[in-house]
Amino acid sequence: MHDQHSQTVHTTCPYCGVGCGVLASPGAGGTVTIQGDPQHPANYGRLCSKGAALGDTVDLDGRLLHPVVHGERAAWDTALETVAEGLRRVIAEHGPEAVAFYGSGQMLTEDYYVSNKLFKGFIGTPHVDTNSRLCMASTVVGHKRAFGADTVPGNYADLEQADLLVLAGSNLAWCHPVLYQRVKAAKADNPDMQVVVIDPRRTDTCEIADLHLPLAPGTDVWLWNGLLHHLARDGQVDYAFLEQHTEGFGQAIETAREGGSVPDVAAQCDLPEGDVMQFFRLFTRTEKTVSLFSQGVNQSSAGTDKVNAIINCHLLTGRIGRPGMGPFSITGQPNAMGGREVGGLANQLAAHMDFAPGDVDRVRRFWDAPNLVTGPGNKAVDLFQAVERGEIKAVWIMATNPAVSLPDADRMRAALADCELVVVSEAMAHTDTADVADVLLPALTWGEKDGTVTNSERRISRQRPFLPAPGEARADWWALSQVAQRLGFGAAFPYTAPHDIFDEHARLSAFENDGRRDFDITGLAGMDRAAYDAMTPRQWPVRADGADTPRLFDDGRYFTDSGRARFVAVEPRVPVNRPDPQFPVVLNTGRVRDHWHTMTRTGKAARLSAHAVEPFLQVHPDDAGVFGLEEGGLARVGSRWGHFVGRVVLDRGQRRGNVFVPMHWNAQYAARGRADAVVNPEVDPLSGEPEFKHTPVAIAPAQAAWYGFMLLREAPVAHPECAWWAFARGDGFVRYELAGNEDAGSLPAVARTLLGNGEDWLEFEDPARGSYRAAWLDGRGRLMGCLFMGPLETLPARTWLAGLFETEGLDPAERMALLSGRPPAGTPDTGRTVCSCFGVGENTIIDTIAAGAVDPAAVTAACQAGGNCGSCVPEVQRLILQHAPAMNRRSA
Ligand SMILES: Nc1nc2c(c(=O)[nH]1)N[C@H]1C(S)=C(S)[C@@H](COP(=O)(O)OP(=O)(O)OC[C@H]3O[C@@H](n4cnc5c(=O)[nH]c(N)nc54)[C@H](O)[C@@H]3O)O[C@H]1N2
Ligand SMILES: Nc1nc2c(c(=O)[nH]1)N[C@H]1C(S)=C(S)[C@@H](COP(=O)(O)OP(=O)(O)OC[C@H]3O[C@@H](n4cnc5c(=O)[nH]c(N)nc54)[C@H](O)[C@@H]3O)O[C@H]1N2
Ligand code: SF4
Ligand SMILES: [Mo]
Repeated sequence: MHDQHSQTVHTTCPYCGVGCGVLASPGAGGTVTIQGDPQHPANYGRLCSKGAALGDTVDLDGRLLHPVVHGERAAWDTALETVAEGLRRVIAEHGPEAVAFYGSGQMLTEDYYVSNKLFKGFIGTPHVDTNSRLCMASTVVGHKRAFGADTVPGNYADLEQADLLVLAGSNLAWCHPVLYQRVKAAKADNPDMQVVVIDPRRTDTCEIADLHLPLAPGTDVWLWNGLLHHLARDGQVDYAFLEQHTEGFGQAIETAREGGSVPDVAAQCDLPEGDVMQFFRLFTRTEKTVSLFSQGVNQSSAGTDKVNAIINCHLLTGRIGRPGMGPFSITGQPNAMGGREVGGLANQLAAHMDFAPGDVDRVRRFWDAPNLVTGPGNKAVDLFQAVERGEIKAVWIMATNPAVSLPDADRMRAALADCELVVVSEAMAHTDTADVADVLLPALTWGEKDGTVTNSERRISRQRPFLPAPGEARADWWALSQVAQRLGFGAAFPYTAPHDIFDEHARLSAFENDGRRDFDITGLAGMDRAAYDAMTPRQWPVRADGADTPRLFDDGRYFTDSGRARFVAVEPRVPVNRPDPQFPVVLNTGRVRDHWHTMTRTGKAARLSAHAVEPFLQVHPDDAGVFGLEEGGLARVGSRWGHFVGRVVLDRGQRRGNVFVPMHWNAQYAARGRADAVVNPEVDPLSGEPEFKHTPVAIAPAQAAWYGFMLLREAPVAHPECAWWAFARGDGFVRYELAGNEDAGSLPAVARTLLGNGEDWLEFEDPARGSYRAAWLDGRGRLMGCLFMGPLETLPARTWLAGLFETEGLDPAERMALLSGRPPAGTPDTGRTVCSCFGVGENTIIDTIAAGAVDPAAVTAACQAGGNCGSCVPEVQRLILQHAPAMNRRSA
């Protein structure tokens, strides 16, 4: 949909599952202006830091712009023929089960539909899985067990209408920021609203928490079982609902009772009894309760049981299918839900049908697919282990970077490198996965691609192109259809545009449905290109009457055979891999505020790269003492599977015995910064979802002979060769954090290898302190680069030096100060960036607080921080708590 008289395009954010509407207006020279879409029901005009910075990520720097076959540029025709020929050969020699497809919740529904149809229906391999296995698979199984279908009952408005919002294993403030802002606003309007956060760490989400339960990792089932027991004993049971609409209560409550009462639960979860009691009381007395859950629940070897333990409590109280209440799975990726709709997971078929004989027969007839698989295939971790064993010999990977994001990632990357045929459809020329591909197919990405995505509340929105296809990049559905044709399946893949595919998908959802399957978009079938282009956000099911469905289960009918919702008896169990004397600490992994996954997009934006500039580990200060770690030093996190090196950040919000490492860094951005090299490959036995939040590790200082950093006006062709480095883009410069060891030579010698011999630089060595500094200017007096090396305490802050790249020439005072790394007297050092929208540094905010700004609104008024997307407000609040004179403090 294009606005009249302007170039503005209504589209959808490519990041998280909130699914915000975006207005994109392309301008001159490839620039794009981005705004929140005030009409979109997910965000009503709001955007978070990542959404707001989308315009900074659409340049073509680093893009894959033509096919590559065995490292050489190739024509599309050659590349497609290589893929088809390779698949034919593998199938002829080893059968179709030697072929696999691995997709992503960042594919559009149309791309996803075609991939699933081609591989499951025509090539005939069941080994079709997606990164959603790493993400929501436990919820899918949990929903099916409880509801008979993978149904999200409620919607975002429920979160605003709730009087109690329980956030279980969710860092909403950072991972679903716009929804968090909506909740925060609702809480401001409804002072009775209570928020409980269940998370081993104290995250920024706790800013709005009335109660934070920092439970021992992996103990959620004990807690929710304890709650079920408490609710039953306290008489908080909806008997009518229980009798008419549920089954299995007896067994579930019996199992829950075995966990004991509050003191036992508190002991198991390592929580204060009073806090557990407070949570149970709040839940007991609050009818309008929403329990929102995310990866602290899903990514666990007991993930599915955690999901059902939560749902059980809602079934017992009948708090489901009505406004302001219900269990709510928040999805991660923009199209995690769309992937589930088309059947992208190995244990689904299509359109919310699985492998029941009736479903198989129905899909076979609809697709006219002779080779349709009749049972489930390997789930992600199994799938890549089968690649390692040589059982799977050809794999096509699309819109995901498994060499970074799978657990036991070093081993999985090696398995891919050894695989006979690895096809990667990518937007970027270099990723850890693309670098081990045999064939690279250039894909359109956000801003160029055209189709639909479904957000966490079942809302289907259009992603519309507003930029031309760059180079030879083509849509993923097109590449899939081309290969289908070359394999002789052309008649089933006649698509000319996304609306053709969407129509087929809608018709399959309608096919012999008769209300038996929740996923039904009959009312969206039959759209021509114009209608599809004009489509506004729609909330499924959209049945034949054409109406949206904001809520399911309001009639008390479920998709199980009996029509009743099922309680599931869940036996609590500890993670399989437990800490031991050799690996005494639990590694928890997850996200930072401003980066998205493997950074292929957010890593391009200077303003998103300033909040967290390098791979790090967060530890409790007392643990740092135990393990000899120093704030700002480097540490090694090692497990039985691999190791990671990052910067030590002390954080009282961590549980003792836990360490947190972000999942984002990869070989393109750091040496040894891949969290998943360390993560154990244990999975939930039902969902196959990996245990990303719980790996026993050892932590120790990473001995470095010197630390350092280098700021360069232009990115070098290759990353530096030294023991440890991390790369980040800044405004007009790039930044390397560095560390090296003894045997690399003297500091000036190392500097020469880092800088090359071409430059004529100013340098200063202080052998007594073991430090070395260099800087060089161009003919116009502009700073071109600087390098600082030495012990940690000799290194200056980076902010002032970084700012010098914005000026067109240094003044004499700046030049004099250059090698000291400190601003000439009188120039403030603004500090680490906190507010990425306005580029406001920590020191500026602290000064503002010292000058009397004692609540976030006053800080915003004084220095803008927090005034746009609001993502940094929790951090501003924390700075207020730390720096405002105690008497003056006020909260948000
Ligand atoms: N900024 C940003 N936002 C994103 C993404 C991103 O990359 N960056 N990715 C998107 C995607 S795909 C996803 S899936 C979502 C994920 O969104 P979230 O699930 O909110 O994010 P995570 O940081 O993975 O993990 C959530 C929390 O689970 C906690 N946790 C760990 N172990 C346990 C446990 O045993 N029990 C409980 N109750 N909690 C535990 C962690 O401490 C962590 O704070 O974010 C989406 N949004
Ligand atoms: N340790 C740890 N590991 C985790 C997690 C965790 O919490 N901890 N979380 C897991 C979760 S929830 C998720 S969702 C995964 C995410 O992990 P991944 O899916 O591996 O990460 P992304 O960086 O999102 O990868 C998407 C890739 O697709 C490319 N791309 C972008 N647009 C397009 C397009 O239109 N077409 C094509 N063909 N390619 C495109 C991008 O350049 C990028 O390389 O990580 C999982 N791994
Ligand atoms: S909350 Fe942020 S990342 Fe998520 S969809 Fe909205 S703008 Fe995009
Ligand atoms: Mo995810």
